[in-house]
Amino acid sequence: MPPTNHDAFWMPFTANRQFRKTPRMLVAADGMYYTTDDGRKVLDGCAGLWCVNAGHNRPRITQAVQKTIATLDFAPTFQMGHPLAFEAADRIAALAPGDLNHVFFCNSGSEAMDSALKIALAYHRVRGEGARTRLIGRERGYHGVGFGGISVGGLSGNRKLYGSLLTGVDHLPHTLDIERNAFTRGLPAHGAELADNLERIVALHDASTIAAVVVEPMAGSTGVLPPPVGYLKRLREICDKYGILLIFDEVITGFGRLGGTPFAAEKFGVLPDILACAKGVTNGTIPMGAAIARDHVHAAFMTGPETGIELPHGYTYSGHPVACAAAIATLDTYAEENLFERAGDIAPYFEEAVHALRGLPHVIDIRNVGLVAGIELASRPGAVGARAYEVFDRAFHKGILVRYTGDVVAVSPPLIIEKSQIDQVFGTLADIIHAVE
Ligand code: PXG
Ligand code: PLP
Repeated sequence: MPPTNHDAFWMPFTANRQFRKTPRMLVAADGMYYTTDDGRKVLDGCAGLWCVNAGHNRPRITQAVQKTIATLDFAPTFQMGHPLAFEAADRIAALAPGDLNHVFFCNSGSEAMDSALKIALAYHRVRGEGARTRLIGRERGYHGVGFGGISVGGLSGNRKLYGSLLTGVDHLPHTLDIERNAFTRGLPAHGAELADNLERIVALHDASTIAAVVVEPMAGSTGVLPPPVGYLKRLREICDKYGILLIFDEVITGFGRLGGTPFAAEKFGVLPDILACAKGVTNGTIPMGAAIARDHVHAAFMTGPETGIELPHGYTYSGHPVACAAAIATLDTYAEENLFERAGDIAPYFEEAVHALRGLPHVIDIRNVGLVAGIELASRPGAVGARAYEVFDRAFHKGILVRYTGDVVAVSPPLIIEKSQIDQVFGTLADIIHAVE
């Protein structure tokens, strides 16, 4: 019997009581479209939750999952191994830039970030610099919902209910500057100098106490903030000067989202010491995340007696066989269809389409890079988020799924999107933005 009330599922990041009054239900997905419980097709304008980069129901991935679950439903990876985990790690390492060669598996972006932060702290400790315990995040950063992630994260709504969080954390300023950069296409020209705030943080705490700096190369969840030209390079230089590790959280930016390259690190020409990824690694099909470390980070642990466990960290499902099979099939699908290149090729059309919304009522900024766009609306007095929620809800009923955060409407479609579908997404959004109060 279908459920008649929706009480038991305590929904994540959802207005639960509002939702129950008018549920938005998805029952199937294929290619670029969801199907709703009342049989409507909804164009997926946000790749599920920024994760279904190859589109839905891709046969190679589905078959790999089906085959593996019937062959090796689970295998431990603590002091045991199975071939799919080694193969998946090899494939991910080969895709990652530079000497990001060592893949630590987990099950989500939140766990990838907790893993990355723990590896950074432990790295300094095993090298005899155990005083380096501070972690530096950034205002408006989103790094998932674990205690590590919300501590370095910079969204007060995600932090304020949860006590004192990790100690010894500081934050860089965010890079949004609508006054100087409004309606920039691609990376904003102004703001590289904001990276110099890291010098001030170093002067305050002393470099000898700082373990790592962590940023999203493009801040996604907070409302699409592409990095100012030169900003990430400057962060890298300052980290190098003081022996601080640089962590990129590529949970959204990974796997072609920014067009042309697999990761933002390559696109922006800046190599982090640790890179966190998730989401697109399995095309959203099976939960998986990873923290990928460079050779020098990994090598620091491979000392001491060979019988010692080098990193006391791991999840029951680290390197789960079904997730590994999904990851391998996903990377095959991306490669066979040249999807990262395709995203880069279609990005100019996408950019043109989103910037056509400039001049509509309420639109105060439009930001984009690759196949990501954020349309920032003026907030209603005393009701931040209400206008964007209305746009999101109306769009769903008109057959387009988008995301909203605060008063930013975010679009990040599967990389297989066609031009006509781009027109449909932004045409529908234009009509709605015209119509909302
Ligand atoms: N880091 C970044 C940069 C993310 O965007 C996470 C970590 C956490 O991943 P998990 O798998 O633990 O959720 C994320 C996740 C949205 C939205 O629409 C964004 C995320 C998740 C859900 C919704 O803004 N990002
Ligand atoms: N809680 C208990 C009681 C456990 O035994 C375990 C794992 O064995 C965990 C939490 C952690 O679970 P996971 O490894 O799935 O993160």
